[in-house]
Amino acid sequence: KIICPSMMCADFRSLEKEVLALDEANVDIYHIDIMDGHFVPNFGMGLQDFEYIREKTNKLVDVHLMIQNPSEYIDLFSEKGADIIYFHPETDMHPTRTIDRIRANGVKPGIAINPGTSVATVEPLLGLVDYVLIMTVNPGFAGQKYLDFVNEKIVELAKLRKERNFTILVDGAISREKIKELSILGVEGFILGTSALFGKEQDYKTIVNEIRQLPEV
Ligand code: S6P
Ligand code: MG
Repeated sequence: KIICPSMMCADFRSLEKEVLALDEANVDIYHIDIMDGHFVPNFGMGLQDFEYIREKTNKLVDVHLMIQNPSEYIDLFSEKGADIIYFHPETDMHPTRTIDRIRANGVKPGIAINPGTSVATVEPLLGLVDYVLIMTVNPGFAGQKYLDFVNEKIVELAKLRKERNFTILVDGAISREKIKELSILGVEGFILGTSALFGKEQDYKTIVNEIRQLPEV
């Protein structure tokens, strides 16, 4: 399992401690949500937050761009040390150009797809990216309800992955129950926010260990 803490849900009053504890818990990829108030009706983390976390850890750090015109910000986040950049093809007139740009910068490209976006729409891109981030809520906020209808799309994408080489992750309302259910559908990576990781009684290390040991049901 690829475990990705959604840092927008961390305690910003003690971000350094949060990163230390998550490093210690051996998470895999720090997930940084960048929002512009246009593509999604909210503001997420900013460039400084990204830079701060990048500086504090040697682990992989991704950037989830929930913004219009993502191509304008690829170079910036590449220079600042992103390992993976996800953008929404819904926001981009030339998604394959953007993918090429990310790769040319030595960064791994990923696409993030909204609940309302079909597999057919993104099908031509699947052979070109390393990661597919399936949104299981409409992006913009933590703490929303899981959208069950997205499961069909997960199954479809898992089938297509057999011929192509991308990793499937899910983002939005991912609880322990969902991790169990979705693992058998072929999901390998999980963005964890308030549903499974942050604001709990248990420490991150215990939670992450327990999640790694969850049986698939
Ligand atoms: C917002 C963003 C997500 C959330 C995460 C929250 O849409 O892309 O990464 O931060 O999904 O998780 P939860 O468990 O609070 O829904
Ligand atoms: Mg996200």
